[in-house]
Amino acid sequence: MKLIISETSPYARKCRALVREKGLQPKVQEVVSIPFDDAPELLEANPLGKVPALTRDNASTLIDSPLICEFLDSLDEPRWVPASGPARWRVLRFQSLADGLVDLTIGRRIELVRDENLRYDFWVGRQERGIARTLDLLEDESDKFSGAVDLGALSIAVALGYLDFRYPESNWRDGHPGLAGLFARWSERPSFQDTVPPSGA
Ligand SMILES: N[C@@H](CCC(=O)N[C@@H](CS)C(=O)NCC(=O)O)C(=O)O
Repeated sequence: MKLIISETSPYARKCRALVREKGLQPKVQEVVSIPFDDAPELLEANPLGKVPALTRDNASTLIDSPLICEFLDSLDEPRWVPASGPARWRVLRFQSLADGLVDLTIGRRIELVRDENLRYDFWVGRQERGIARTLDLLEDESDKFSGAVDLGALSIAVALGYLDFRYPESNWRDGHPGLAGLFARWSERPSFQDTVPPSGA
């Protein structure tokens, strides 16, 4: 299988960390493709032109990091997404909140890298308020995931790492000790260290 990634993509990082955590490296080859280069291999795998995408032998290509993670998780025990019951919805809910945090952070950055006369403060403000609200909610609920080793906790750690990378002035650690603790713990894991976005990118 080929996992098409960019080294700066937090959605790809989630999948890449899961591959490492589950010891799936022998089965999954990482292929770097910068989405904005529109490389044929990426566009063939994903008409949306986005990373990550997972090509499989004799099976359809999977896109969208939650779907890719579910598939990777199904390949081996222990499961990082519980198969059923309230725990499953808790983990998937935290993944959705974390991915949404990433969506807002990317939306904000897209707005800020435009030429100054094309930027809309309205959108930057809206995204920043969404980020702040989501951080507060996750902090309030941090007892539900802080000791967990599952896809929900991993997704939150990846989203926080992306804030450090693209929105450090958010100072997200301030007032969020539960999230800061979670991030510090995940930062010690080889899967996390091995997938840090390259500095300067
Ligand atoms: N929901 C998708 C989002 C994927 C996504 O937006 N990836 C970004 C990279 S971080 C991308 O490829 N952007 C290129 C584009 O929007 O054209 C997922 O979870 O995989």
